[in-house]
Amino acid sequence: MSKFRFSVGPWNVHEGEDAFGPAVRKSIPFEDKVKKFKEIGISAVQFHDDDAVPDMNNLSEDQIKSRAKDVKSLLDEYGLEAEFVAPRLWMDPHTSDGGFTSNSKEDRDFAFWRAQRSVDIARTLGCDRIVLWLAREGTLCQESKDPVVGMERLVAGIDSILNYDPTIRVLIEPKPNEPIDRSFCPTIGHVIALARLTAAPDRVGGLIESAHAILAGLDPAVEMGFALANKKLWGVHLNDQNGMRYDQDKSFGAENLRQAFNQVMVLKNHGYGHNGEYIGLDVKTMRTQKIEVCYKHIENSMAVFKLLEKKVETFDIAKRDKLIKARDYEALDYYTISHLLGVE
Ligand code: XUL
Ligand code: MN
Repeated sequence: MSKFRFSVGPWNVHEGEDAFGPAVRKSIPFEDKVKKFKEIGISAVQFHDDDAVPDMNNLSEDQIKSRAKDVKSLLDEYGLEAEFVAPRLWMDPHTSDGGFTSNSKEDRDFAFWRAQRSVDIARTLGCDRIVLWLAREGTLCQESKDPVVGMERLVAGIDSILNYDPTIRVLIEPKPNEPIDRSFCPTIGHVIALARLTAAPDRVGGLIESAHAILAGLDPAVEMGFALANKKLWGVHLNDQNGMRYDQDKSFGAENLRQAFNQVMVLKNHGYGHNGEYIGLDVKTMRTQKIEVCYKHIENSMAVFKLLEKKVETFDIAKRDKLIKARDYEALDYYTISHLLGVE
């Protein structure tokens, strides 16, 4: 049986709108999603700040905490935990030029406010992880932001979270593009270097999303290995992606099974999960799906992960080592493929 615990966000069951067409499914109430998550074997829910407290800009700080308490009661009722809270620093008009790196001081102050409210919400939900997907922290017009100043502002934003709560942890989720053109923090290497510039490097780590690594032209398992070697892999968003297109958030393993196998292998072989980390999914329901079958991408992703765990367990290490010794990597290539196909 899998020892891993899975998490997912309410946005992973969405209405199907995209940049070219409207919603195709009705909204499912949050409580119904939570109930279904529990039923299908999810252990924790991932939150944006306003997934937990909608309309939070118009609420006082006490009201925000009190709404978050209701969400915590709901999670308790269904026996689910909260994995993290991520400030949504990309939807509001105040964030059209970015959050922490906006050229407007008023907008940067708004981003600080939202980030600190995310900490309040996280604490109320019983978790100590803030995820920063830095959606608009970068440039559309390169000359609009000095890259050094951009980094300094990013660090100031992260510090505003670290200083607000002395034990909160920040997980940066890098992505090279979309919606921003040139991101200030495109890969896990950047995340780890950036962590060193903050007020509390030990409390800044990373969350790697498979699709984001692929969009950077990199291999997700190698990126995960880099973070694990640095003891900085505190979260993952497993999914899949067909090459260098828009961010697709496909079901885990749906495009490249061997790449998925290698992600499971590096996570399993290097103690991921031993400090309470979740196997987070960030998968999007296909627009074709009817509402009755709009959780299948989550169920399938978990099932594929577990099947690949078995493949890792039955991967013949002695055979691998023998082939490595003989430097016969063609044979190792073939063995891996035939193992995945169920032949060996
Ligand atoms: C965007 C993305 C986000 C973050 C959470 O590409 O992956 O859903 O995971 O804000
Ligand atoms: Mn993600």
